[in-house]
Amino acid sequence: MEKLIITCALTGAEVTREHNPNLPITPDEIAASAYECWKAGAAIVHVHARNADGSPTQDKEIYRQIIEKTRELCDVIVQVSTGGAVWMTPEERLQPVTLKPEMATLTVGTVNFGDDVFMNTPQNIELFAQAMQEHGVRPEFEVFEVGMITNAMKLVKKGLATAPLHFDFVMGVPGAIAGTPENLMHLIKQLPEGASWSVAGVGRSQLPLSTMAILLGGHVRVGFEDNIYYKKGVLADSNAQFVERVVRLANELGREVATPDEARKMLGLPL
Ligand code: KMH
Ligand code: ZN
Repeated sequence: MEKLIITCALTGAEVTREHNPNLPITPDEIAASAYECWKAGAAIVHVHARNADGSPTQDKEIYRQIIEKTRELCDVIVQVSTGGAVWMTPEERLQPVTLKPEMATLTVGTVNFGDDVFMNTPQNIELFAQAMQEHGVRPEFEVFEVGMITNAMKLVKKGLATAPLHFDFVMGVPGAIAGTPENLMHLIKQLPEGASWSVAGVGRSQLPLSTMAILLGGHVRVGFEDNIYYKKGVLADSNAQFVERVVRLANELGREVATPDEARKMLGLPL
């Protein structure tokens, strides 16, 4: 089996310090958290920027600081968000792609997101894919519902995305696909030959779905963006704490963990 790529989604756009006081917010805090996760075994960090007051932003300069500060500390792959927050315009959301990060997320469809709608029209999905191609940024397709896999394959048919394809199943968002074992098996079955996948289980689905991914040859995303609790009723101390647990599980289950450079090779990123 391929080595396990662990991604840590450090901050997200929705979680606040009121939800968990250990959430990293400033570029220094986000870079420090990225470094701790890398030390613990993460190959990728998925990054959202925040303003000083904690509100989400796609400001290019804040992303630039996060990327530079992280680069000074370690060689973890920095994957920027183009999802941002639900109220942001597509142009706003695309800003960090112009910094030419190694990777960016690309959500391939519209979905209910709690009480909101996370809007990704067919036209904007193509616009985002085009921008990523122009800037040499590798997309990770974010899949919140099963039909989104078909939308990603439309990009491939149009020449807007190329293999190796990498998908992240975001499961358990209220309003989207539930984080159940049956749903994960169904998603995996829809993937094209040769594609890799990871799973980001939201809330209590994180631990069981991570374990399934380790066993099934997928990859794992953990972190405060998806889950603020280490276990029922106990807030997590840090992002690294989640990564450490996945590494322990992988060791127990006999799956080796990939370094950032090993992940780069698997994902088709230049070394
Ligand atoms: N904050 C969500 C609305 C991504 O980063 O690409 C979208 C999101 C996905 O977090
Ligand atoms: Zn995100």
